[in-house]
Amino acid sequence: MALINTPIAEQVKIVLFGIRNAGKSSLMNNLFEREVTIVSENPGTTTDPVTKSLELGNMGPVALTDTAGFDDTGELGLERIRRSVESLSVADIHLLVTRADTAPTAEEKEFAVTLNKSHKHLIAALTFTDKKSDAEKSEWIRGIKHVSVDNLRKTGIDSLKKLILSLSDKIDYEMTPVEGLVRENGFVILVTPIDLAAPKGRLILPQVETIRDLLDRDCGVMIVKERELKFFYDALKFKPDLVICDSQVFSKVSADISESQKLTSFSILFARKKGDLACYIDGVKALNSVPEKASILILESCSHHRQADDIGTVKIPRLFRQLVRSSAEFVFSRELPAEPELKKFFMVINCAGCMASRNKIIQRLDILKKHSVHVTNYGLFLAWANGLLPRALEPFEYEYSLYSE
Ligand SMILES: Nc1nc2c(ncn2[C@@H]2O[C@H](COP(=O)(O)OP(=O)(O)OP(=O)(O)O)[C@@H](O)[C@H]2O)c(=O)[nH]1
Ligand code: SF4
Ligand SMILES: [Mg+2]
Repeated sequence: MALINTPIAEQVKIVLFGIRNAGKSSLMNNLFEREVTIVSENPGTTTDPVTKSLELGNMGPVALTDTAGFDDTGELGLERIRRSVESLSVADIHLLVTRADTAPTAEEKEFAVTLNKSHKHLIAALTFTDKKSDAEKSEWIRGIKHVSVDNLRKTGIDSLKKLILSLSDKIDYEMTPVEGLVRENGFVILVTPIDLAAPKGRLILPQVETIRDLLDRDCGVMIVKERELKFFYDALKFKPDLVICDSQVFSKVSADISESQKLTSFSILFARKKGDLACYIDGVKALNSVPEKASILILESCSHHRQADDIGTVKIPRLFRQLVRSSAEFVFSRELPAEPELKKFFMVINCAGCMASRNKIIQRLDILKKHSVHVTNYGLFLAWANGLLPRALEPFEYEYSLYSE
């Protein structure tokens, strides 16, 4: 069940990497105890990253990715290496797969040094332990937490799983939408407008994930559209612990419920889940000091279908020009520009990141902080623009105090 219910973006991500023919795909199949990726004696068999979910003890479902060897050659090879490196950049655990029977190559040494600096967890599987081991490799691998594996006899696989599990409490997990906000058996109202932008016949992912999270916590959930809210809210015998609404209807909702009612928005829940709320609040505060003609980067995370009144490309720039600086200039991108180019931006407004992993967003935030570029996200900006701050932050004690400082 957990495998089906946990989106890959929220699973712990483990990426297998190494030179060609190191036994990456064989190891991946052994971890799954079935064939999930192709093994062959020809170097360069795996060309595109292959990601599959595996239930792993108390980590729950983890996403394992098999990659192309990072010593691939030619133009195509370089493209494959680029995709392997991309997978590594969003991983929680880097699993180096390296043969016991050959000396470490220059690429292996270089990669290990780079990855060690990346603050991710680096572990290794020493394959081909059925062959005579190379003395230099034995010495070199001592510097990395590793497990010896024989992919043909399938030995060492359980020890490798144990090594992965031992990292469990050191990983920055993506929290669930209402983590720390509601008690068991609590009561929550969700306000979800069904307008033209709503997908036909279903609810959007943040709403579905929030409902599931509340049910997992044995909470009662009432779901209404903004128009019906007042009638049902007034009729309630006891008031909810929390009301969560879509940012677009925040003003109406906050007027229709009691002033002391705790209220927040789906976008703020997801800004916290997918990024760093405190950092986005800093960005909102910087809206008071935006210079004339400031360059603002709107940063999306996937190639979603844009609508006529698209939030990122239309609504946010319009609100920004109306409420902050009419002379602001906007750039739209799905990738963070190269570091030297970043400096020209006063601020980055990150998308909600619903399809991105927390890791990817946190990595972006780290780079932006390094270059002193202010950063906020759609949810926080819209909340601010609609006059919802600080009210929408009240349920988050620490972040509320940051905003009120
Ligand atoms: N003897 C021995 N052979 C192995 C071991 N692991 C893998 N092999 C063999 O090595 C060859 C390459 O294995 P793969 O798992 O495809 O290697 P890979 O790292 O995925 O290779 P690429 O996808 O080409 O980068 C296959 O013929 C495997 O059967 C091992 O532990 N011992
Ligand atoms: S919010 Fe970001 S990740 Fe979600 S659909 Fe839009 S661009 Fe993609
Ligand atoms: Mg392979």
